[in-house]
Amino acid sequence: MSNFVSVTRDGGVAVVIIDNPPVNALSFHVREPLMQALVSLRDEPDVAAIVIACAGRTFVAGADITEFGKPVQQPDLRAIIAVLETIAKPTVAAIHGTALGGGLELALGCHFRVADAGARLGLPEVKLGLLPGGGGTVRLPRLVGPLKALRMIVSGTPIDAAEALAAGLVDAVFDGDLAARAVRFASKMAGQDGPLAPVRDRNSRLDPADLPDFDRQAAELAKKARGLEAPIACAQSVRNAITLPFEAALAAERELFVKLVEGDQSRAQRHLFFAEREAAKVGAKDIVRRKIARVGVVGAGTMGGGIAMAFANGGFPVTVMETSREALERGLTTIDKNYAVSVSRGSLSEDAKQQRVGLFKGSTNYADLADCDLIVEAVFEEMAVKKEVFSRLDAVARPGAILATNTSYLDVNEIAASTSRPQDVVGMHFFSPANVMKLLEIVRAEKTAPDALATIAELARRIGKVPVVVGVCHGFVGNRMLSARGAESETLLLESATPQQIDRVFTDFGWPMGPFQMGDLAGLDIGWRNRKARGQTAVIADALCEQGHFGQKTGRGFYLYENGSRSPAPNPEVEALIRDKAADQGIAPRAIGAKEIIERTLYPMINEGAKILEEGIAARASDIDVVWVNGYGFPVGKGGPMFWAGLEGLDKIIGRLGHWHQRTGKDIFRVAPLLRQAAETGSWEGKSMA
Ligand code: 3H9
Repeated sequence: MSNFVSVTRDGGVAVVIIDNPPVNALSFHVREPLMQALVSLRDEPDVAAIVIACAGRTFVAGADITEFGKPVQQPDLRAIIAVLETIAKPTVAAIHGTALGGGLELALGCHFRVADAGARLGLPEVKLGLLPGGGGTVRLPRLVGPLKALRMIVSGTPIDAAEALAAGLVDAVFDGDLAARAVRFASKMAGQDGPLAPVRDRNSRLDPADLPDFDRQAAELAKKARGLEAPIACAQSVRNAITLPFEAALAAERELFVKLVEGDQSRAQRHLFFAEREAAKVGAKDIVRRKIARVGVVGAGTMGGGIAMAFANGGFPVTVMETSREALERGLTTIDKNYAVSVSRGSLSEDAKQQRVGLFKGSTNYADLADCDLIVEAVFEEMAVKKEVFSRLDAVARPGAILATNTSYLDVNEIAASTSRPQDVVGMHFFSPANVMKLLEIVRAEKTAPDALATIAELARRIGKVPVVVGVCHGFVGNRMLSARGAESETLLLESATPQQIDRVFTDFGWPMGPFQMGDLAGLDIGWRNRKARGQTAVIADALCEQGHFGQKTGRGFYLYENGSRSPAPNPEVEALIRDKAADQGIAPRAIGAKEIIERTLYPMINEGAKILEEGIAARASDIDVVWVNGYGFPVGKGGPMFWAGLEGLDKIIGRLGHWHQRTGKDIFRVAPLLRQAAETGSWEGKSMA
């Protein structure tokens, strides 16, 4: 009947099959024939029951995200579900793969849901800055109870089939042969007496007595929302399911959905959804990727250990190499401890821990890396040390093995040139803690072979990382822009802003923490070492480091951390230090507002982003956004720095950069030509990778 929706018959059971690759999204071209099929099957006397199933790798993974922000073409999902609920014969959703968002909402419109044992079900709309807009917030609580619905909808995290069965979301789980068993299930239901209750009429789990508990949990979740509107709207809408009649709650859900879908936060999050997928497409489809079976990691310190764990978590056997037995033991013990913490928190089972620990092999001998297909170097950040390691790797690695450096700043071309096989050398810049942080900057050096690059990008996704390819320059995309962001921080202090004031501007903006809290957390000595190597100074931070105050790890930095506390308290000594240094430099105190702090920290960062695009260090503005959201905590609701720049207004940014350039003469405020061009054309693009 359509290329996207077909109907087959199995006795009295009609099976409606949706076939809209790759993820069976509910695009208009699916909704129209789906509606027609349901209306006609509803009225066909020979049809005793209806199964809705999907072809391909998954059940419906949601509404078609590309349609958001455009006029809705009818029938919309809500109309389809409304028709489903008028059907007096059993309707059954047969779920395999993932039933997400509008997909799960469609299934909630059926009388029954059966799932393959490997299926996952969830309402992830919150991750797109939305709430489920097809009745999910009012139907899910009717099946699983409001508290579970609240957690599922506010987190957006899907649950597996077993949990869905236990929660009452699905009625049966089948291990294999889903299509046939769903038909048998439907046929059995058709044979049963008694009226069928649509989910909308099942009110037994909605008890106003649960409201205090609900409100407590919703308030907890709201605290974590950090300025995002969607989690709050999700909680409100689930609450409506308890307090309002079905139709009124549904109408309220619609109203909230429309407001969010038209808002900047959801636009930003949808931008990121597609940006991440675009960034991960590296190399032509027909490039043959190299086979990676075993990974080697040189260095078992914090970075090396985290990188090794990231690979083991992805199921790869890992050889960890250190120069001494003691360093190796220390590294492996830390890894073991980290896994033990996950077990004690309940995020990892003891079995899974054992499995992962079993993937590690320790060595103090380079020769043991000979069977590795990828070797990642994570040693001290110094060119001479890196070159030494790479020449040793060159001597032992098998032909075709990929040699990667985890450098965060250094010239990967120079590192590659210290080997006889620069085509196999690439940068893999992980972010600390490497087993947790999702970003992976993949540094393409001049001679890196396309298949090596494509292999690493594919591998990154297999270990749950978000890859972005970047070119060679000091600090690549992320750290280079971080330097631009931080350049004015010290000057702002000297001009009498306090660390807590600046940090507060950042957290109000939506960052998880401000630059001074972040410096204290990471260790002020890291930046200090880096500055010394480059002959640079930062008057306040240097003074703190000279006194041995490195931040959290020493109990003192820009803030005080008393008795091992991790929460920063204002440090009066720092305030005195700032006053003294300002007086030394003859800087008079003056009031500094939030607007100025943003202009002098975030605008230079956008400017640097434009320079990075100009130079071809990043291929697209959206890649820069992916870097900043996944590696540095740029607020997702603002879509990354380059997307946010559009919201803020490029003309305004250019004007203020010009103002600060005139006042300070500093290079970070010199407006990049590409920024001007983007303001004129309304787009960042038009630049390809150098
Ligand atoms: C919603 O449902 C709102 C309703 O409540 C209200 C309605 C009124 N639409 O991720 P992959 C594309 S909101 C359009 O690489 P995987 C994706 O861009 C939606 N396109 O595959 C990519 O395209 P390309 C709620 C979509 O196997 C290709 O499919 N649902 C959609 O790693 C493959 O994607 C969600 O938020 C979509 N809904 O992961 C689920 N989904 O090849 C979003 C994917 O051109 N989707 N594409 O780059 C996912 O989480 C993952 O795609 C999924 C598969 C887990 C399904």
